[in-house]
Amino acid sequence: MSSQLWQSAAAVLDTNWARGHMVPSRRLYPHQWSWDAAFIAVGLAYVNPQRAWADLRNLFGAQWPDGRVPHIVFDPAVAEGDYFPGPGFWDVPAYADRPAHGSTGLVQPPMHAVAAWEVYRRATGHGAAAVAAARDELGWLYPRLCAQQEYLTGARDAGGRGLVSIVHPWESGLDNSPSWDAAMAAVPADLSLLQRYARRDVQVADITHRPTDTDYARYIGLVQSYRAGGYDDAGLAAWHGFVVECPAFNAIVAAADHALARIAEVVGADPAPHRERARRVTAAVVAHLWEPASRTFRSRDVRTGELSGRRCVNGLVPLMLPGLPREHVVAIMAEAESERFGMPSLSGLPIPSYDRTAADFDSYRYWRGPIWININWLLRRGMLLHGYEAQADELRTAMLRLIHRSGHYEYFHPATGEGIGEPAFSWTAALALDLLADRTAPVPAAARA
Ligand code: 9WN
Repeated sequence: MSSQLWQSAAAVLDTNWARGHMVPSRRLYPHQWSWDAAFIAVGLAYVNPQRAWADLRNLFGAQWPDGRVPHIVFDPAVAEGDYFPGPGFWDVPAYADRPAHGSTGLVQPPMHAVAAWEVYRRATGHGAAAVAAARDELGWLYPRLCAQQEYLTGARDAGGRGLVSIVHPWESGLDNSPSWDAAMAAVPADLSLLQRYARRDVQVADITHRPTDTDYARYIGLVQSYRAGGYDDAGLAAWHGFVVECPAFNAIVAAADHALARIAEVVGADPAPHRERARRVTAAVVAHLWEPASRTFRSRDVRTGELSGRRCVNGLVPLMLPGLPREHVVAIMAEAESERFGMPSLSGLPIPSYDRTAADFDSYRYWRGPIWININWLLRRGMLLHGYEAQADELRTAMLRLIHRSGHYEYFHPATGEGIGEPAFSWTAALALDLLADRTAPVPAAARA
């Protein structure tokens, strides 16, 4: 299967390259997305490293002066109506040398330092000139990646506990995850907004596979709130309707600092502050997002102080942290292997986005049940990191088998493996390339310190 899968994955990435950047998919997502660009770069490193760097440059070229990296960089050649909410709705003013309406004001999980490190370490397979070019790219990216971390761990520490808060479910990348249900229940759902603004996603995708109209009314209302405040983060918890600490987002923040420590060594900067911040964020995840009764990580609503009552896959993602105490590693593995998430040995398939035994588990609806490859890719890395080689291998095989059988879909049915959503989805293809090529364990910065 491998050469056929390799060819089809490379073909998806060729098809989805548009005017100097990669789109997640042609129809549903016609602009550039932030965390997609990171996963995509990991795969492009094998087939077209120049494009991996160019895509990251396109994204960081749109970084705000305050350090935030926008969750969407809009392509000016795409019509306003081709994605909702489009550039006009976000109404982002001009900044630096960027014209107005160039991006959104939200962020996504900062996967980019991990991705940049992965692209750099793959450059050794492409000769000395490629390594030198990759070092230059790291030099360009490093201060920008640092500014991104400083924004997130500074202005976005809305709870004052050393954790980053997200201000919209879209920032998590796991849009309609049950992890946000309790916090979202308090956000007004003005359904008349959907008469004023038509959803574009349901014109190109099956409505039963997407977030509901109620979700969308809330999503739009939250954008209006943040936009009305000028996308400013001061005092967020007092005035904004959704302020939540997510275990996956924060684990990625800490993983970014581990990657930055390694990048710092290459570009001649001091790695120590990165290791120190990674340690602090890891400690805060353990101290504040762990629920001892269920022995799982949960999201926390900063406005109410409550942990979410739902077991979602974001609670497994802290496994990617090298400094995670053994007790928590063991608990995450137990959860991953339980009937709730079902490692491939139980289900024959990768891990779903939500507890399979929950009454409202939904096999089709986006992040409320289906399998997503990027999250499984992160979990596999965590398993390798903590010495669960057999399980990591099982997961790798299950992912490759699934993509080979069903195609480079956006997400997959958690019982049948049927492809759902977009059929030529960039991060699925990119990560398939990485899974085909890479059987090695990622070495954490901490282990070398
Ligand atoms: C909103 C692009 C993005 C991913 C997210 C995924 C989905 C957008 C949407 O698509 O979100 O940002 O329109 O539903 O949930 O993870 O980055 O692929």
